[in-house]
Amino acid sequence: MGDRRFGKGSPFSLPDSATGRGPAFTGRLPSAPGFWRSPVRGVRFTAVLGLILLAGLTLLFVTGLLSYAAYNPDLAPVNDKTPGKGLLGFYLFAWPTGPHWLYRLTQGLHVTVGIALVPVLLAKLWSVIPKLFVLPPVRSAGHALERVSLLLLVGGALFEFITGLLNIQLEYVFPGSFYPLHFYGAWVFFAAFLAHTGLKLPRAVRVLRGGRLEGSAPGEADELAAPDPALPTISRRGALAMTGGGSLLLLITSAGRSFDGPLRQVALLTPHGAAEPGPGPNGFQINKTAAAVGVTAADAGRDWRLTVSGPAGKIRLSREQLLAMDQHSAALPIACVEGWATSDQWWRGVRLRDLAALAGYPDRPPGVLVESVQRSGAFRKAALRDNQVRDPRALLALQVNGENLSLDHGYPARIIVPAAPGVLNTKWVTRLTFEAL
Ligand SMILES: Nc1nc2c(c(=O)[nH]1)N[C@H]1C(S)=C(S)[C@@H](COP(=O)(O)O)O[C@H]1N2
Ligand SMILES: [Mo]
Repeated sequence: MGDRRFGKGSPFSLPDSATGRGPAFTGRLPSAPGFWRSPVRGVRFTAVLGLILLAGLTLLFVTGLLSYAAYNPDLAPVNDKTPGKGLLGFYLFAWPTGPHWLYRLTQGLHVTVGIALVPVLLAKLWSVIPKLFVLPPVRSAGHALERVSLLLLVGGALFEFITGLLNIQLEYVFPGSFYPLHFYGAWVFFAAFLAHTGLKLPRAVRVLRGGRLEGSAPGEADELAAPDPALPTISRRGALAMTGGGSLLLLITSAGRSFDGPLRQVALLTPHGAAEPGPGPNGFQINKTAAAVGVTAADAGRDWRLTVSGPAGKIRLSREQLLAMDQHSAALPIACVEGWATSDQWWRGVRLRDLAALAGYPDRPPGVLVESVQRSGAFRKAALRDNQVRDPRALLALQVNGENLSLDHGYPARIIVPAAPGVLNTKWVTRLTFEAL
């Protein structure tokens, strides 16, 4: 931020002899107090950014925990991407089926706010960077403890942002291991964040109550202000506006991923150059195409059958037989953990609870294990809870928006469940096993 523009040798800087400060003060090493000269730094600037992060990162943590709960990980091992969670799963609950846009909202917020907070996080780290180089590195046991907690705080924040951003941009970068990394990282980060908040919040509030953003009140200790500031090139207000502008730009270019139509066109930061869905009733975002997971037209051809099992035995149904059952419609979105979602699509097919009745559960159906014709891959199986099976909008969909499903959207049949993450909406379904899970 131009803090060295008026550095040593510029016509604006005073010689060391004139300031009466020795070489240790104006040194060229970042550990010298005079090295950091931006007049923007100061406790007030840091306090504003800190309070924004307090709200924003808390939202990210809560929506992140909700996303884990939404997978129903304690229902069946196939749903659990973090099986070693132990006590950290204490808060899990049965994910509801309404409102039908629930996961679209929580995960859209998680990813969109996460992206938009990047400039704020960077500005906050920039504002306190001189402290990283303070000498001696450790003054006392208490100071050592504080520095370790800061390492977890800053390291944790960077780790969470980097893993999150990589996952939404390049979905295959963490084969199977993104979930545990991001999950445990979140707990480590948030523990350090709570400790940091407890230590710093009272001061931040006091400092901001104290009035003006610019300058520093006479007599007030401001350990973040440059002792030897360069001439300002931007005010603190200007630097905050610039940070906010960056956030706004990111917000505009990423929020569109939660919508269809023209808004998606503005979502320049839209995830992974996924297959273009094309026009028509099936023209909405595709996560993985049939080709990408090795599902062929033959797998979904005339020999395809659905096997429904339960106390009534094993029933095999062709697509024609499914179409001959009662057909129901539901307007539901696909909402992916990567933060993109479609608007509501009109799905049509057989209610899961009607299939449960066929399998021998005429009333109060249990959960169901859903399996795809897909031979390998993390998402070929998923378990649904009883509340999901019972919801009248939960379908084994055969059609979407008035047309047969396309192969890429799961032809001959796919699951669609209200409020659930996309990952539970299994495509190319071939087996439904109703059982108390
Ligand atoms: N068999 C199978 N079903 C699947 C997947 C998959 O990889 N294989 N991906 C899931 C994920 S992660 C999402 S977000 C949705 C996306 O559905 P769409 O491609 O029709 O938009 O499908 C789900 N169903
Ligand atoms: Mo997904």
